Amino acid sequence: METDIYYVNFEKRNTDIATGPPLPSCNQYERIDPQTGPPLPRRYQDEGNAQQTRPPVPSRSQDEVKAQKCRGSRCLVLMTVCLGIICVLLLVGSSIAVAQYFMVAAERESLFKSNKNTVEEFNQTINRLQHNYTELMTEKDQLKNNFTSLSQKKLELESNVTSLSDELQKAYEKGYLWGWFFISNESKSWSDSRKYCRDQGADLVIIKSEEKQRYITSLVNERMSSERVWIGLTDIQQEGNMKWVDNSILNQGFWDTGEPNNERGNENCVELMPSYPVLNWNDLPCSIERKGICEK
Ligand SMILES: [Ca+2]
Ligand SMILES: [Ca+2]
Repeated sequence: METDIYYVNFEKRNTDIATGPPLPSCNQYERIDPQTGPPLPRRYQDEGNAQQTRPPVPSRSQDEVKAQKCRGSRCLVLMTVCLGIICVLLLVGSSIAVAQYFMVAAERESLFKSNKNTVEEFNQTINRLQHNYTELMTEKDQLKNNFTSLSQKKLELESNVTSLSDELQKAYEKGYLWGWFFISNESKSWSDSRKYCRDQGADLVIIKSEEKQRYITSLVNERMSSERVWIGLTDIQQEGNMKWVDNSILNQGFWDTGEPNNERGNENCVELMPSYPVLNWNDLPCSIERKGICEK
């Protein structure tokens, strides 16, 4: 069975029985059976005469037109609302997009400035490093020149040291220099004093020139208050044949007046008496205790 759709006004159908239900408004329609029309009000159904007093079914074509108009109006309203919502969404989306654009632009500007500052700092650092590198290279060249100059001076000094060593050796051989001298701390016999010097890697002093004689005399006067000291001269091996401790013979002596006299035949070792300026040697017994002057 074909089913048609009708709409009825529920608010009116219970009150207007004689004339039938009025045409409904657009929002007051419901689905009804086209064969029986809209349902009867409850009071007609209860009295059992629903068939005799049933209100007439409204005109089918008029309702359809009305329903179509209502549907069109509803659709129009719905479309309008949808369009409005779409417009609002578009407006909101556009606003968000614009805001994001400005945010991105501001961020990009900030990044650009930051990068620009970073590049400037980097360039300044490069320039500073290049300046430092140039200065270091200059200092390196100066140091290199100084090193070359110092190397030349070192060679010159080494040459001078060699020359001075040769001159010192020659001067020593000529008797102008007499090495290192020191005086023993205790008074001992000539043999024990010599042993003391030899234990220190030295020996009793040998004097073969007047300059050295004057120098030793002056040294003993300064250090020992003119105390008499042993020197490295003796005739203990053969009386009258004075020899130095290196077994060299005596060529020039600086004897005090009347010396050596070998008094009592027992004076075989020689002392220096600094209270006399140059001629101050004397022979005396080797067992007498004196401090010795050592030469290294
Ligand atoms: Ca003697
Ligand atoms: Ca004597």
